[in-house]
Amino acid sequence: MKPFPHFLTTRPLAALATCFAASALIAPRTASAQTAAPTAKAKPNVLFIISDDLNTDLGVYGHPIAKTPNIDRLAARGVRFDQAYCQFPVCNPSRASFLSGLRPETVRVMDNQTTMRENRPETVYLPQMFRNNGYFVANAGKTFHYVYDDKPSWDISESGNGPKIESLSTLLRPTDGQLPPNVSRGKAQSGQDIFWAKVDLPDEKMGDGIISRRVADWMEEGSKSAKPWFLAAGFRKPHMPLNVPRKYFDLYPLDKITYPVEPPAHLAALPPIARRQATSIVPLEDRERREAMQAYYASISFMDAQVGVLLERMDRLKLWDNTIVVFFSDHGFQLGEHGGLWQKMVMFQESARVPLIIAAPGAKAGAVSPAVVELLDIYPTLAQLTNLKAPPELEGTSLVPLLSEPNREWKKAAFSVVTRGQLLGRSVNTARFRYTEWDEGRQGVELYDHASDPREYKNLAGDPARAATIAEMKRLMREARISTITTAIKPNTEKKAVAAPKAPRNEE
Ligand SMILES: [Ca+2]
Repeated sequence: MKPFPHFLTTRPLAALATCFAASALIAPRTASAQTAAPTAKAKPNVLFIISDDLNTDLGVYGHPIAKTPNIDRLAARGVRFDQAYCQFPVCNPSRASFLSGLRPETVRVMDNQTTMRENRPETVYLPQMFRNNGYFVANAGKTFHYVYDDKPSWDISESGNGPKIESLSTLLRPTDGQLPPNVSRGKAQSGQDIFWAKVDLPDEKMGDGIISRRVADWMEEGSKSAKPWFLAAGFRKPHMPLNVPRKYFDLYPLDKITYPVEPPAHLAALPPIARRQATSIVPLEDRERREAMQAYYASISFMDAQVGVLLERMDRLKLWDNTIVVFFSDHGFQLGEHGGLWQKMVMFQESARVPLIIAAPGAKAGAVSPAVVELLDIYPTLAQLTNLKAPPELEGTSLVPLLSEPNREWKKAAFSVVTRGQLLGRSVNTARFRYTEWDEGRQGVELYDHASDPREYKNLAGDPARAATIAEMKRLMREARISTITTAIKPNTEKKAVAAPKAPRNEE
């Protein structure tokens, strides 16, 4: 393990104690609670765990076969948000949004090609706020979109190590025109192929296995210091390629994997743009589809085991009473729904909805909050929990009141945006409905009633009986100012096409 000189310099505790005292949820350690950790901290630690391309196919979210004992265990310690939404269903824009606490159109990152500080260099990103306030701040893996890792945000960032082991270029890409014999590959009609493979390597040799162990070691080192830490574990799975150790595939016998048959009228009622330029439209044969689903679930269970490495270290170091743990994903993932959609870049529930779990001292353990929340709420939440001064321009709402009172009244809606070339699609989600406008309605609209149609098979936008609902959804969109700032992306679109014509590479 590398030495961590940042831990050696500790800030005077007295200077931090005054701002710490105001925090409602975090109580300072008492003398008796310090027996395991030798040094009391003036601020709580933050363990920030992100999974890449993870939808809500998790045990604790009610999935019938997903095996995720560690994420389930984390949820038992905190609050699980049942209706959390990403702000953009693809990696870089989603991450730029929740790491800045700003909507994609405000931070002006709307594709995988724009760097985080390109259009808004003065942004104080979330880890940077902690760094500016005396925390030791380190990252392993993909937290920022990894090719654009942000130097001002970290004391140490190991965003490129480890994961290369399983990148397409080193493991899966054929050097002689042939795929390795253990690699399966779906067919692609547009966008990208789907790759999966059973790997004969132990967890600790896999990229995410390296990431989890690195962060766990930092936790251990940090527990010996008075300096509080913010540690990010950016897991790559279940992002494609879906190559994880064989034992995780064995958890999911193919004959146990099923998917719903969709009503044939479903696609006809969709605006074509809703599916166009999805990352992958891949109509797999039945067995191939179930194999790809098996690989996705296997990748989730593998990633869950890496979460377990972190939680075990939390247990052993007795960190729970002074550490905030956040677990979530940058956006969801399609598994062949809506006529063969895979991956993301669409506005359906499987892509826009994300898991979000926050365990913090004082949070109601094992609670489920039905509140409609957004990933950009994470930044103000962590600022409040640690009593740090957040930048004034943040567009999210701190979730701290929900951590002690998960069923309280909350904001009405969450908003997501996606690009189609230079056009935009915008969704508003309330507790019951999703409403989407493509190019401000010129290319079509969609309305789904999740109370009767959770899988979004029936577009109700043309139903006159729903006029009042649509008017209300339009009002919410207007209120959020989202429909008024279409010009915000123009600097990008002048320079290059946004999200088109070619899909982002698999590694992204
Ligand atoms: Ca992603």
